[in-house]
Order: sequence, then structure tokens, then C-alpha cells
Amino acid sequence: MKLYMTEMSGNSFKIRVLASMLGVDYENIRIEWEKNAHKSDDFLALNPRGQVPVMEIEDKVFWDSTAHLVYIARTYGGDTWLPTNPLQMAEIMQWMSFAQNEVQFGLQWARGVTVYNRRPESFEGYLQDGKLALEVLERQLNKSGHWLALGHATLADIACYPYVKRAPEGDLPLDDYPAIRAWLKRCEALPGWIEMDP
Ligand SMILES: N[C@@H](CCC(=O)N[C@@H](CS)C(=O)NCC(=O)O)C(=O)O
Repeated sequence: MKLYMTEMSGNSFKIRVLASMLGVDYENIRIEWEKNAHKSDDFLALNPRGQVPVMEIEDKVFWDSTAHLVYIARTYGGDTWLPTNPLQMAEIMQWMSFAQNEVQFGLQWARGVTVYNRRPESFEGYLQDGKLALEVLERQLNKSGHWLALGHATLADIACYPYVKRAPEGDLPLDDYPAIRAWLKRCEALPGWIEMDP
């Protein structure tokens, strides 16, 4: 298995941390982000979106961290991280969808403005979606307890973690969200967890 990534990519971090917790071996291929390698013809042949992470698994290529997390969890994680029971799977997929919507288009992209000056004209909209993401998460954790779904750590938590952790860098501080702050610490205490690069 090969993972094309950069250290600063929160979506790549999801794969790296799950692989670490499950003791999965893979080849890490760092792309030269600074030189815009993710927009090169060679890279676009792997991922037409021009984004990391990308994974080569056997003779197939997949882009989008959701696909990678599903593959790793089901191949190496038994029923813990993504159970096949339909109701339980639906519950996890709901939060993985949320990670790809409000978390990405709110929290991740607000930070994209403050850190990379990407689409600054849309900042207000990103902030609104980011706040919505934080409110939904805070409410869920107050209801569900320690974890987002199923009463234990699952792909739901891994998929949401990186850009919630980095939300303050996008002008979305976590001061008003005590349940989220406690949940971030709980994630970081999982066996095999690795630190996310700044
Ligand atoms: N939904 C995708 C999002 C991937 C993504 O946003 N990757 C960022 C780095 S974390 C990227 O490559 N951005 C460059 C770009 O969009 O041009 C996933 O979960 O993999």
C-alpha cells in the first residue's frame, strides 16, 4: 500500500493515525507540495482533484480519505472502527459525511483562508459553516458522551478530528465548546495515536 501525502495535510493525517493505531504497514510518499506537485500531470493522473491523500492499494488507486479509512478499517480493524451491521454502519457513515461537508467546507476551508489565503472572498461563508460544524459536534458529544458514535472510538471520530483540532487557526476558537475540547484529548489518548504535524 502506498500513501501519497504531506505532513501538513489533515486528511492525510486521518490515514496515518488509523494505520498507526492498527499497526498497518504502508509506504509513505511525500509529495512536494511547495512545488505544487499535487497539480502536476503525473499527480492529476492519480487524482483528478489534485489533492492529497491518494492511496495505491494493490492495482487500484483511490482518492479521498473516506475511501482510505473504510478500506483500512475493514481490512485490519475487524468490526471496531466500521462495523458491517447496517444500522451501526449508517451511524458511522453519517459522521463521515459530516466530516466531508460542514467540517471540510467550514472548518478546513476557513483555515485555508487564514493560513493559505485561499478564496478569501468566501471567508464569511466558511466561518458560518464552521460554526455550524462545531455546534453540531458539541451537541452530539453532550448527548452521546465520550465518542461521536456507538459509545467507542470509530471512524466517525478519526474523520472529524484533524480540522476540528485546527479550527482555532481558522478563526474558530474552541473556548465555547468544552465537550469538543475533552473529546480531542480523548482521541489523543487512544493507544497508538500519533501527533498531528502543525
Ligand atoms: N475530501 C478530500 C479532501 C482532500 C483535501 O482537501 N486535501 C487537501 C490537503 S488536506 C489538498 O490537497 N488541497 C489542495 C487543493 O484542494 O488544491 C479528502 O477527504 O481526502
